[in-house]
Amino acid sequence: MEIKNKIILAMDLLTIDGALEVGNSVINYLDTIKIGYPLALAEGLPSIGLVKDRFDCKIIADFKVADIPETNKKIADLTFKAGADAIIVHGFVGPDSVKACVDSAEEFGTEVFLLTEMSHPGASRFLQPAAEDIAVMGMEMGLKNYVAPSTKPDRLKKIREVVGKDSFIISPGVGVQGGDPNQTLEFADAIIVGRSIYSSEYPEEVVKSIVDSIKL
Ligand code: O7E
Repeated sequence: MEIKNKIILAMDLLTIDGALEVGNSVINYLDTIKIGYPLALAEGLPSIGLVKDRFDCKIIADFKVADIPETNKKIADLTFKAGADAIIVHGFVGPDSVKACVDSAEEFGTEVFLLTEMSHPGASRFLQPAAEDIAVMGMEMGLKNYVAPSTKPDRLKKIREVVGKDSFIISPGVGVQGGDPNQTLEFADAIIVGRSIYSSEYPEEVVKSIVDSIKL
């Protein structure tokens, strides 16, 4: 996936009006927006198509899909029907569950991102010990897109080593969670930034300063 300025906005607002306002002020600097449960549960699945149409941008649906294959397929089908360009899928559920989302993506001509390890401290207990194996599974399945944490550069580096230079890694946790844009981009292809942008009084300035600081 081509991502302008290597920044994905995590649009975790609770109203579509708020999302559109933030989008309006930053859309000159980015072309990829992540919509997850906060906005989709607050305003419904159509918020995906609404944001996509308003800004003519790519939407990554962050539903961290983690169910049995049959249910995963239904979730992915509905998400892509709503207009998402990609969906984020948990890897710990195993290859059959992930494959159900890949099958859906192939039908819709869209993409799957495999979540390997997460950025918050608690992820070290269960997910971290499995993360490299999840990445190996992704490679065995021929997946190209991965998610790995910016808050743990050593772990991000490790995941990059497993998936190789030709895979595409997006990395959340930059800003409020402590991740640094340039350090993250040593190993990731794009950063995901939420609160630092949308909670700011001046979202445009924040995005601009991140873009200026990134050695593109
Ligand atoms: O901390 P923020 O506000 O910059 O937002 C980070 C976003 O990335 C937010 O939507 C959160 O749900 C998501 N995220 C993480 O913070 N950590 C993870 O490990 C994974 C994600 C995520 O987006 O998963 C799929 C990419």
